Amino acid sequence: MKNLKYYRDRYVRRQPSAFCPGCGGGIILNCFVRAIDDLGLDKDKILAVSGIGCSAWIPSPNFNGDTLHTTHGRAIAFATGAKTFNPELTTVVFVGDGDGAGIGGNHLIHAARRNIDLTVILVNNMSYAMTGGQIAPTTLHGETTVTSPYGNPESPFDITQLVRAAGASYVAKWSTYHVVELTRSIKEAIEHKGFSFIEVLSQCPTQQRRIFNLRGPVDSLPPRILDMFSESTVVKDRPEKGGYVYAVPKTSSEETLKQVKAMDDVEARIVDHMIHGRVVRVDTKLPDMVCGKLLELGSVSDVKDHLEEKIELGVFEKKTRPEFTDALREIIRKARCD
Ligand SMILES: Cc1ncc(C[n+]2csc(CCOP(=O)(O)OP(=O)(O)O)c2C)c(N)n1
Ligand SMILES: [Mg+2]
Repeated sequence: MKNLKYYRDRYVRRQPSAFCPGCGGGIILNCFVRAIDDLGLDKDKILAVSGIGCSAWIPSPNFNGDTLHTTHGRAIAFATGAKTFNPELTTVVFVGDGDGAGIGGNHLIHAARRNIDLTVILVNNMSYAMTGGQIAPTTLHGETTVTSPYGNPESPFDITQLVRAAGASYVAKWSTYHVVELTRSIKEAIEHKGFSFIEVLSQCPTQQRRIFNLRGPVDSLPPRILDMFSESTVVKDRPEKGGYVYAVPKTSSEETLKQVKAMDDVEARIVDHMIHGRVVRVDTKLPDMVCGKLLELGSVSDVKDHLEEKIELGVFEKKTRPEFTDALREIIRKARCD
């Protein structure tokens, strides 16, 4: 039977984990090993490459296969070398958001432009987590980090769209909440010929505690952040379940309460705040629980505006384009007059 022990014995090195409790890294490792197992790939033909950062630890030292743990920002450059030398290798690169979109951003867009047959999994925890939670090019506007105690004055890249515009032929975005979709996407990405890219919103209870201004016991944070990923996102082309999630600004009026209560499929459980704007679920069966909170809300029309700020997940690109190592092989053949 394929239980946790099966995957652990086969794919994971046995040693103490370097991850903080509740880190999203373990979830992503889990999705990765399930994907390669489902695909029936020969472990000896897989190379996992990473740079520097907590996310770089996902394959190295954890993956019990060939790994290349490189320098900060250069994982894609090393992977390009390895893949060019041995195009038969299934080459999967794990980068953090700082690693991939900050210091290594140039390698990322040029690899996408070349459409080299790599799979890049970019772990977006919205900060330079390993070094203490500094601003990254993915930190949301206004968020508090150690280097933005008054709020981030910058806006983040939409990395998925950036990489897509640069020419990647497979592009997807998921979160650590969406494990089934993420596993499926890793399989698609590995099987795809060309540059495939998956951005994964990942939880970092250690740094996101400050970034999202979360209170409460440390061990309550991972599930709450996962809940936020669920609440703050919509899956492309998938209808909202029940249609009862409302994003709500802090300002409020009595009128809003009336409007929200007048809606049909409304729930009353306050879930948590979301990444963009504010979200409450309102249950008509438990209206008293949230009356006070709802009184602080703005108008329902504002609520709808905020809903539009939800983060879209899904597969954004899947197309065929000439691939770099194939083209290079052809040039070498011509140059040698084979
Ligand atoms: C050339 C270089 N610059 C800076 C550092 C210090 N450093 C190590 S990890 C890191 C940030 C990692 O952030 P990210 O890539 O987002 O990974 P995370 O830890 O968040 O998973 C930095 C700046 C380094 N190791 N090498
Ligand atoms: Mg990071």
